Amino acid sequence: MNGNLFDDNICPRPPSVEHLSEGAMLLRRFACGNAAAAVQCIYELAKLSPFRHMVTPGGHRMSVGMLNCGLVGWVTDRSGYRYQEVDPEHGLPWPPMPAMFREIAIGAAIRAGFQGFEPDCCLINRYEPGAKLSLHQDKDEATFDAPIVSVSLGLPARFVFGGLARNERPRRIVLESGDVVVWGGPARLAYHGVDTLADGEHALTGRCRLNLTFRRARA
Ligand code: MD3
Ligand code: FE
Repeated sequence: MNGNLFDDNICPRPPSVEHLSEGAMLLRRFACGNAAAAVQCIYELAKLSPFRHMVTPGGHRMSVGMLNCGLVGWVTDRSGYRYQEVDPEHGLPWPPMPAMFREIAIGAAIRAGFQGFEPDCCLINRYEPGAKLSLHQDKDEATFDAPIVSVSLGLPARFVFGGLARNERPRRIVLESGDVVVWGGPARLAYHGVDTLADGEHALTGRCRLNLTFRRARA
C-alpha cells in the first residue's frame, strides 16, 4: 500500500536540502523515487559495457568497478586519464545515457541553482565492500563551468570532501541511497573521495554501492 511514500526501507524519510559549502548542495533522497529503475538501467547498461577495474597511470588497479554511458566516457590506463568516445573494452561507442538519468541530473542541477546543465557523460562507479576512491579533484574535463551531479544508490558510503587545496582538512558525510550532490561554481574543483565501503546488504543493490557521476566533459 502507498499510504506513506516514505514508509519503507527504500526511502525511509522525506527529502531535504543541505548546503555543504559555497556551490555545493546535498539533495537528500532526491532520487529515491527513481532509484529502483536506475539500478535496473545500470544492469542493462552493464550488458553492453561491462564494469571493469581500470589501471591508473601509476599502475594501480582501481578497487572501484566502472563503466560509462553518454557521448564520452572517462577512462584511465598506463598512458593517463582522459575522456574518449569509445569503450576501450571493445572499441564501440559507449551506450547512450538513459533519458531518466539525464532528467535526474538536470532536475538536481536546477534545484541547486545551475540552469542549462547538459551532461555529456555519466560515469557509473560500483563499490563492493573494501573498495574506496582516494582523495582527488575532477579536472580532466575541458570546462569547469558546468557543475557535477552525483547520485548514490544502494549501500551507504562515507563521502570525504575538502577544499581547493589537498592539505585542507576534509569533512565527511554519509551518503545514502537516493541522495544527490551537486558541485558547481567555487566547489567544482574541491578535493573529494570515498572511504572504504563497509559490508552490508541493501534491498536495491545487494552488497554494493552504485554511484552515477554526471559531467560536462567537452566544452
Ligand atoms: C566534489 N565519484 O568518480 S561523485 C568520481 O561516489 C567520484 O563514486 C564519487 O568522485 C563516488 O570522480 C563521488 C561526487 C563528486 C564528484 C565531483 C566533485 C564530488 C565532487 C567535484 C568537486 C567536488
Ligand atoms: Fe571525483
